[in-house]
Amino acid sequence: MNYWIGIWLFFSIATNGFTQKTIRDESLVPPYKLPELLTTNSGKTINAGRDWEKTRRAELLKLFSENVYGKTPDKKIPLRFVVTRVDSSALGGKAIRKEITVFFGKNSGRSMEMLLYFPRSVKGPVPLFLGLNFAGNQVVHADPGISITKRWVRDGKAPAVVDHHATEASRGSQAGDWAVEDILARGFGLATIFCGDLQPDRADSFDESVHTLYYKKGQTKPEPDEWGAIGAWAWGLSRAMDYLETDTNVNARQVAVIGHSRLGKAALWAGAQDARFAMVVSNNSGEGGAALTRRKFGETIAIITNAFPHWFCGNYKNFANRENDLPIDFHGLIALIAPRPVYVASASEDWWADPKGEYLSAYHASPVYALYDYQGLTSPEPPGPDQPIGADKIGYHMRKGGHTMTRFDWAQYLNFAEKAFEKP
Ligand code: GTR
Repeated sequence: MNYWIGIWLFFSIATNGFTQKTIRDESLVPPYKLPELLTTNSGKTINAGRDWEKTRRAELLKLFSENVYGKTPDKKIPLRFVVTRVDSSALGGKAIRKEITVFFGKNSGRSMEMLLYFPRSVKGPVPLFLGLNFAGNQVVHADPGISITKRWVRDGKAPAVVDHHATEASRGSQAGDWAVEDILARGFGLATIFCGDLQPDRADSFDESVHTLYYKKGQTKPEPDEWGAIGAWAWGLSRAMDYLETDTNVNARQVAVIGHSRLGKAALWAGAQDARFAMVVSNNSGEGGAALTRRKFGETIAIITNAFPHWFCGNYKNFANRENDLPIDFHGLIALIAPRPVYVASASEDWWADPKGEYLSAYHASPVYALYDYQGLTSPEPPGPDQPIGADKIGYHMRKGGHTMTRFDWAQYLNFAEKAFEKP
């Protein structure tokens, strides 16, 4: 063999990157063995909820922190909540709309804007969905009373987004993802925040993010085991929860955290870390979210850490093409939510996010729910399109169609939440 071809082949095989094609065909999924959820690092078997919470849960949280999302600082930052706008007859009289600024620390210059809707017809505290949005609060509804974000926006074309800044034309531009009227009609509230308030979705944005609140002297970016953008977004969801606990319109024991795609990854990580979230919904969250990474179907660790290095901690990219060396897989992320209700949703054409891998994470998390006598998912085969399953604590559906969040998705989340929260 020619010397240079030999060298090339060696490196190709060693890195497995040049030769590995993106997998889109189930028959090409390599065999894999998932790390055990119910065996502790020291080899003990967990068979009770109490032991799960005392030992294994903490171990898994640590493994996800150090290897995937990075450690979230736990020091409390003083918060200040300022109500900036209230309309008690918004959306043609159907809603109460509130806007709140949450200031982080004293004079840090960091803050986030929350938009809240409550159904006007319901008296008393309501259950609520909380989720980050991609491009400013004004995209969730055409309501002219929503303040337009002034911050940097990653995607979007003119006229809605000009030079990475949102305009009037962006109002309601992602309303299809939010089903605000349906949520209110079912007696739920909705709270949302632009993810860019916490960290702009760019690789060089750490200095413009909440990371700076925790920088050590001279620090300019996170250490390899410190939080990335998903960590910052999840942190923001917990700070939103801090606010929600003070709002008398909200039943803070019935707050579901939800997110689509990269923000679905953030919702899962927020729900895993913060048990105040009574329910967690992952919509098409894919690699680094609900999908089992060992399947290598669609997006992989190598692809995602190359395209979006800032989302994860630096350590995650060390597992590119070495998925089997990762001490956890993403069924562990779903299990960290147990025994609280969790809903995972896929879309039939969203192969990039690996619908089957998303299903299997929820399926393989089921033994942890069983510790609490809850039935999870019982079949290793996902259901067909548009057939929601899971009457107990784990819900799943694969909607017909592509990578987005729709009224159909919301209808399932509302059904599931109604049952989970035992709403009359
Ligand atoms: C894609 C990315 C996915 C997913 C998606 C999204 O480009 O590969 O992991 O997060 O973006 O957020 O819409």
